[in-house]
Amino acid sequence: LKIDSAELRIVRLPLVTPFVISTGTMTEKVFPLLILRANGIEGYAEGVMDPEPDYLDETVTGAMHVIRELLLPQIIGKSFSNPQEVGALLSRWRGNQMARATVEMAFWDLWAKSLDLPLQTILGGRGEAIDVGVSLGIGPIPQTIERVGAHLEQGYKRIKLKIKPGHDIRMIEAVREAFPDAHLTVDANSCYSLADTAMLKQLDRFDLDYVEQPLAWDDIHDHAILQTRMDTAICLDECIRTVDITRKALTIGACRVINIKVGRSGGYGPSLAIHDLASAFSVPVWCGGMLESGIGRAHNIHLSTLPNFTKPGDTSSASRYFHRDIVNERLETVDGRMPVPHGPGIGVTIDPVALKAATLTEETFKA
Ligand code: OSB
Ligand code: MG
Repeated sequence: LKIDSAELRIVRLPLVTPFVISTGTMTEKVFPLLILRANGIEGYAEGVMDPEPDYLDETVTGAMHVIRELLLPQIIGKSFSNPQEVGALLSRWRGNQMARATVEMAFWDLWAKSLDLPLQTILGGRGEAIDVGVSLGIGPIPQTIERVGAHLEQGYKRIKLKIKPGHDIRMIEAVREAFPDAHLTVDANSCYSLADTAMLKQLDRFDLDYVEQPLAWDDIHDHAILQTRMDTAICLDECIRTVDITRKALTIGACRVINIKVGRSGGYGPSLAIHDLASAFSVPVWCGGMLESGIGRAHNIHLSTLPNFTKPGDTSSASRYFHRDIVNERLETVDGRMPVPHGPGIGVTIDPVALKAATLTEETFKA
């Protein structure tokens, strides 16, 4: 399959409700959108890096540079016989897993479409729909309880509560009291350290499915120590950037659950390997999210159909995030299940009018 051309945009979508996590507040989603073209077919992907390096160290501006100057020149005008070849070519550079994932994922979509198969099929997944939960940002306790109730009523399979110092034990206690049987998890986005061990041990009282990324974004060592000191399972998110780090994390017991984000781990090649490795350690995985548009959301849904995705993911209804998405298809859950979009590749198509309205910059690349 020979890549003829590419289109790279920066897209901005206002969020329906501000999303507050321990590192700050998001009111809009700004992301690179990449379109790869070959033989009249288009492959789509979006980058999951933020404008500022507050979740991980990549940024939109940095990724645009890497994609434009380094990654696209490696693949445009060239032929590939499988997506693994693309991944291998891009792995000569260090780090920048989100930028590399953007290009690799767009090629997987293109590749699946060239074979006229759904992306899930060539990834090795199956099924018509996936179980999903919801990730709720930080807010006043009464409002949080109300939102938990509303989402449980919609059928979401688990509720993830964002926490930070001053908004943790009391909030979780109140939610647990109001919903004694709900599947609850918490996500700290790296805001604690081992000095907070006493507070973190208190989480054991609330029968949580897991606590997500309590400690530093790049520290599997301290997570391994914390896991020996608390009963609640630790789930790593930010730390899971490469297959190699994941192997080390599993070997030292830094987590008992893994959040896979294909856009954060260099793409499907590494994500499939992480999925299999976790399975070999009997560690369940689930699919995280980065407030993606319909493009990234569709990618996440296809990935979530693989067999070791045994816990509900974060890929909830698109209407929770955006008034107007850039895809034509409505990605909405039914009773806590998200249907897999039909058709070849990721199964969603771009709405040109909505995309134009949301586009901040646009560049094209030809061989
Ligand atoms: O830690 O999983 C996270 C959103 C932005 C950055 C990091 C995270 C999140 C979420 C929301 O939890 C997931 C989603 O609803 O897409
Ligand atoms: Mg997380």
